[in-house]
Amino acid sequence: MAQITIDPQGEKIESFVLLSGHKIPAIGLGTWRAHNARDSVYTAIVEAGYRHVDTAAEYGVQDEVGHGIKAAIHAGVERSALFVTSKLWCYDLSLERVRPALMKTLNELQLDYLDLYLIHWPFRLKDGASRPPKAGEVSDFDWEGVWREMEKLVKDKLVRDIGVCNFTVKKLNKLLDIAQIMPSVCQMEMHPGWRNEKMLEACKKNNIHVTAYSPLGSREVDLIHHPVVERVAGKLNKTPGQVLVRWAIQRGTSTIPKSDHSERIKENIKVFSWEIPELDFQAICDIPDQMRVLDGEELFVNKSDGPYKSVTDIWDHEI
Ligand code: NDP
Ligand code: 1BO
Repeated sequence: MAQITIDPQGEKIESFVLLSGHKIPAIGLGTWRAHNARDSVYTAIVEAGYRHVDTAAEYGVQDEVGHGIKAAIHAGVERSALFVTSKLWCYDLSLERVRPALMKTLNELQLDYLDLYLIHWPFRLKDGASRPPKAGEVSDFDWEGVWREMEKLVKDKLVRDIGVCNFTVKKLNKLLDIAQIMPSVCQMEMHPGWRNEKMLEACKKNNIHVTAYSPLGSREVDLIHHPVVERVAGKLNKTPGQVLVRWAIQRGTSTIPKSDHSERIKENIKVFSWEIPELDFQAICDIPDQMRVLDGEELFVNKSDGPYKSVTDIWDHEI
């Protein structure tokens, strides 16, 4: 269930409570493929009221994100009011590399703790692996060793919560078997063109919060002009982007739309004082064509040499 809080400017902000008891704001700013992350982060926090920023070592923008956060703090926003997420990249999925990777991320972001640290993808890549990977460049990893190191980051107060991305039900169950500190968050691709219901249900069953990434369909799928989304937006006098973000929140997920444009950044968070009526919500849930945007093929599939020879291998043959 989303909780409503009122920010100092009197704006409503919804958040969800994690297993740890910490709160995750319902909307964060995504930063993958961001062109001017410093300004976008500053605009999002100071001008639009975002309190959640999603980034990753792999995005190559953590320095800029850090400058944006620093400028926002300088403008009067408390660090404790912000929720900053970053992710451990596949090169660093070994027990001796987890902590150094986090320290590098903290250094780039100019922070002394993260709110959430996620395993970005559950596959280990050799340093400098090609895309797609050559023979021997992708492998499984030491799950127990890596998760223990993630848990130590929590115990040492370097991160407040830990979690995963791009998991399957099979991988989630494997992790739950060894976890001493539960993953608080699972970040997954979710939008009306890829509802990912199986993972959403598995996470709900285990009280793991889900963050929906690529809520607008990313750059690859045009959900903004989908006739059902356009119809609901017209009826509610909202933009298609707002309908897509609101749909994610009404499903019980937080979500992290990315934009380089200040008007869109401001537009995408104006979703807290209205709801999508049940019938319209259901119509969006019934959009038939379902397909992942980010299937992991380019990153992890080597058709001749495995261990992941197809996209279905990546996702453990789960739909
Ligand atoms: P989004 O679904 O957020 O879509 C971003 C695209 O939508 C951009 O092209 C943007 O263009 C455009 N856009 C933004 N707002 C609007 C609007 N109101 N109307 C029309 N178009 C709009 O895609 P992402 O893939 O970036 O996902 C969001 C975030 O999720 C990422 O940035 C990243 O932080 C995270 N993520 C995590 C992954 C993981 O593996 N854990 C994988 C993928 C994403 P413009 O910038 O020009 O406004
Ligand atoms: C290559 C990273 C995908 C977006 O998180």
